[in-house]
Amino acid sequence: DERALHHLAAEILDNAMDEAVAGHANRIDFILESANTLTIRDNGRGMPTGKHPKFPEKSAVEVIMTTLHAGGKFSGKSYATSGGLHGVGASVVNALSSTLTVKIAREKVLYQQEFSRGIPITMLKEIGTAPNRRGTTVTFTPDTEIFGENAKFQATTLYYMARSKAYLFAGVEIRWQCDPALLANNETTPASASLHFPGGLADALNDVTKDKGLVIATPFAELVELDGQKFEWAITWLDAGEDEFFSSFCNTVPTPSGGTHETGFRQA
Ligand code: 0RA
Repeated sequence: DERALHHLAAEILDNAMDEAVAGHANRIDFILESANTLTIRDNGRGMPTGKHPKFPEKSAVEVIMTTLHAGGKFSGKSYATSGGLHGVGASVVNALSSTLTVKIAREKVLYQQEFSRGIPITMLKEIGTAPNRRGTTVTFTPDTEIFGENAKFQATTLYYMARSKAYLFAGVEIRWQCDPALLANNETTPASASLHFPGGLADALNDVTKDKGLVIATPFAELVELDGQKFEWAITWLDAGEDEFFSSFCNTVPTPSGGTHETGFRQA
């Protein structure tokens, strides 16, 4: 259904966000094209292109894109994704896409590999030079055999997804672009936008409370760093009679069932 379809976008965006939250990327392009095709580009380190230690005949990119839990180690560094699916995301999206292309700019070389329904249809190839950029670009079209002919990416849903990610990590700028033909009669969603909220969670809380009566004008907000871990919170008080609400996230991924981060915060 369309919820599952949009989850594909969330998985690929989460991989790019992981690279940003880890401090290696600060810009993500999120582009909805015609023909239900989505491109997500980050300016991070680029997926590793060398041979994979466990599968010496394959590149690490191919292993990440075709193997569940490719979570293992890449040249001693772990591919630790913090999103909900622990690194299965990219390979599941690939399996459920009629076409998926990954382009990697790394060490001044531009690489590309193409897949169809999760199966490589080319090797990882050097297709040019990348003298002054680096990062990973994933372009994919969900498989209509899986999702049906009628399930389409909704520009508004994707735009709000991009916005909420940008709010949840002040260190990233997400550039949204959408084919204007997909926006007929759409008054809420722009064809392009730069989403960057330097105020982080305080900006997010101001946005969700902008139409509510508040007791204090500015939220309390803090970014705490301890032992290399970061914890960020923002809190405000609504006028009497307004319903309270609470949301928690781990590395920008919503955690509706809570967890020790939420329990600890409430106790504090
Ligand atoms: C594994 C290792 C390294 C980077 C990545 C994965 C990586 C994955 C994705 C997915 C989307 N964007 C990404 N950017 C990076 C680190 C490789 C190194 O040591 O340079």
